[in-house]
Amino acid sequence: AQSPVKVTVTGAAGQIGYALLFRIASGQLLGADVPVKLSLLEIPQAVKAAEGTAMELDDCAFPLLSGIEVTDDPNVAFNGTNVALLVGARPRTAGMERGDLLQANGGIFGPQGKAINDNAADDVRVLVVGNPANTNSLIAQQHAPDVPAERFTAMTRLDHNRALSQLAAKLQVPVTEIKKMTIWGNHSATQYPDLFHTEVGGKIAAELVDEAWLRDTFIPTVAKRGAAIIEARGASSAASAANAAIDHVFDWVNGTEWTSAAIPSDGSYGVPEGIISSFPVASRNGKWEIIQGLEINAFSRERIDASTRELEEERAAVRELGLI
Ligand code: NAX
Repeated sequence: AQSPVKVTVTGAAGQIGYALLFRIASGQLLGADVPVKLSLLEIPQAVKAAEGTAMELDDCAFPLLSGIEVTDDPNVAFNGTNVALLVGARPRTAGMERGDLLQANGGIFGPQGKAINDNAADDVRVLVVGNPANTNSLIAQQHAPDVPAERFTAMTRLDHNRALSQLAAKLQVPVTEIKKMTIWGNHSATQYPDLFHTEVGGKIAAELVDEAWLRDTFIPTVAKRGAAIIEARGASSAASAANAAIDHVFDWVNGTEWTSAAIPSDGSYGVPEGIISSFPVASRNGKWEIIQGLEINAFSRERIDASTRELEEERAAVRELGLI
């Protein structure tokens, strides 16, 4: 039998953690034949709550769950870890400037990156969910010089799934009929969901909708969906975010022909090298590859550039603050 894969979840006592852990333990993250060991990392004040979640995980008697540890020490949590899901982050609170937000998150993702560098398994894969996810991932990566840079990713799969669902509703087709959806750029309001390569029943999606809908409804609805969920639910997206994290890691490990993920840029499509930006990607042999050769029209160019410029500014700001 296969030896268990260690999966570390930070912010394990939070709402995404609660939606995520049971699905990992049930086999949905890696596959129905892969045993898992869970490590739950929390801040000291939340360790007790995480222990409560661990008790509930025990009570499910999941056949694939071979062990659970709860800790507030990143060196313990990331020791031997194969998959690190960095969910816990410092949220923006009223009156907080971008610099304050980046500084606070640098204090989390710098040390976690170092702990991954010093303790994780050689095949470690990292997905950052906690916002600002792209730049938090960059901070962690820069503190882990011994880990291949491409193992650090950030989540835009929720944006991708939101785009699929919005388009499916508009065209009255099942989501399974939509291929080649793409989110470019930052997981923020500047993200660009691109329908110029998306195919629906063999036709290009951008040609099946009018430009006003694409520009004035589709793009802002996808980009602002997180705020709409908060408005409706009184709390931010949790189960859908957990679902997207599951999708991201499952596809990374098991392969896919086309999805969206924020990965370190190699300069493709004029995206500045090194920033962790969302691209159309395939996964082959356990590695993300940017899908090449797409034609980028002026409408897309402007929007990709605006979002990647924001990521460059975030990188400049964390450099300025000495966080990378
Ligand atoms: P919660 O506030 O419910 O939970 C966060 C948890 O992280 C808390 O239990 C807190 O104690 C813990 N934490 C804080 N600092 C930590 C540290 N240094 N080490 C370990 N744990 C730590 O937030 P939740 O709703 O679960 O959201 C988590 C993060 O996901 C937020 O940053 C949120 O903005 C982000 N999101 C990202 C999304 C994406 O698509 N990339 C979508 C959903 C979500 O908004």
